[in-house]
Amino acid sequence: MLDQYGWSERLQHDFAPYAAQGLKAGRVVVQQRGGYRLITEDGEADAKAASRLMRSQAEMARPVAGDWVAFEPRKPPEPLFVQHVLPRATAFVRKAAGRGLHAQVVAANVDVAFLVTSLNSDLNLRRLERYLATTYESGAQPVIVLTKADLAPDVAAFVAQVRTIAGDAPVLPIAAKRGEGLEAVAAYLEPGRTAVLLGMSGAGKSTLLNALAGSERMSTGEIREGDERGRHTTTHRELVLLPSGGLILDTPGMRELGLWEADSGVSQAFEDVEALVTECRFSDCSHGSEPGCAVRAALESGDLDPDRWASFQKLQAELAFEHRREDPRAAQENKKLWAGRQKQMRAWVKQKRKGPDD
Ligand SMILES: Nc1nc2c(ncn2[C@@H]2O[C@H](COP(=O)(O)OP(=O)(O)OP(=O)(O)O)[C@@H](O)[C@H]2O)c(=O)[nH]1
Ligand SMILES: [Mg+2]
Ligand SMILES: [Zn+2]
Repeated sequence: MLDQYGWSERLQHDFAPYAAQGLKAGRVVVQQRGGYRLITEDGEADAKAASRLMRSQAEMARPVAGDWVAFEPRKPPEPLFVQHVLPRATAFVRKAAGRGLHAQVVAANVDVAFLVTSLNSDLNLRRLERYLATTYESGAQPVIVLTKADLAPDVAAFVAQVRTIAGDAPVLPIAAKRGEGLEAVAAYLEPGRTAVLLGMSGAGKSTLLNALAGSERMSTGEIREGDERGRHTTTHRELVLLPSGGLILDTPGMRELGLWEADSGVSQAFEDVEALVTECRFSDCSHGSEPGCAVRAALESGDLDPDRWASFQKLQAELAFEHRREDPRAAQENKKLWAGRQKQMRAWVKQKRKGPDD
């Protein structure tokens, strides 16, 4: 049973010390307010986690959907008792509000992240960039899924637009209700591999899951008339084993996706922009008025979309803000760095004004 859910040699190894304590292994297939459901070698059962794991300070330590855990067996109807979370191969982490800003793990141990967005009126490249950065940071492979192609007047134009920011990520237009484009999505769901569906409410995540499963595994809901927003139909996270052997995790729609320590993820999602930056003549170029600025040249020639550049700068600023908040020394260093840059700039401008023959 566990093999079907992706049990591996690595997990076997990580689990060994807990096995020695008499604990059993399971994977979280349902995560909701009231508790968990695990898949175990004896089938599915309800579970709760040790309060030690649920303490608010240690949110990252709590079991989430997709996690592999070590649990104490209990006599039914007592819920199984989760004692440990095994190390995560990947984790999709966002910044969440409430009780102060903190990291929230949306899904664990996913190989592929389907970034689901509707071609209805929902398409927002800036939001997709955030999802891409968070996915790269997570260690999962991003795949962009554009839903409701049946409602879009010009699907190819949308796809082309999304490709400009997608980098290496595949872009798959689908019409789940008509069963169009599903094979391309299913190609990422080999047996034992886990994918997660991420996106705004109403994007069509659960509809896609049902289409792949060939049955109504998840409830779906009409979007609101007028503003076309979703109604937050899915309120829990659920991992579903597909007839094909792949695993797919449905999640509730996210209103916002705040970045959490996603520096390298942002770099990967903006590889094109980062490559330009390295071509600037000065390694500390502020992309203002310095000569030899590759960014400005690309903006002027139209090779770099000003909106994408602004988006990159915004995400960088967001990350820097978080770092400063976390660590006062980092804040100090940041300030020093900027002061140094300004000094350099002023010196350079002065020299330029003087001219070579002066
Ligand atoms: N026309 C059309 N409608 C679709 C398609 N896929 C989904 N929908 C509709 O979009 C609405 C929202 O779909 P859901 O699957 O519930 O969306 P969701 O992303 O799971 O939303 P939350 O659970 O709220 O996060 C439903 O009315 C679906 O019937 C599609 O391919 N074409
Ligand atoms: Mg849903
Ligand atoms: Zn520059």
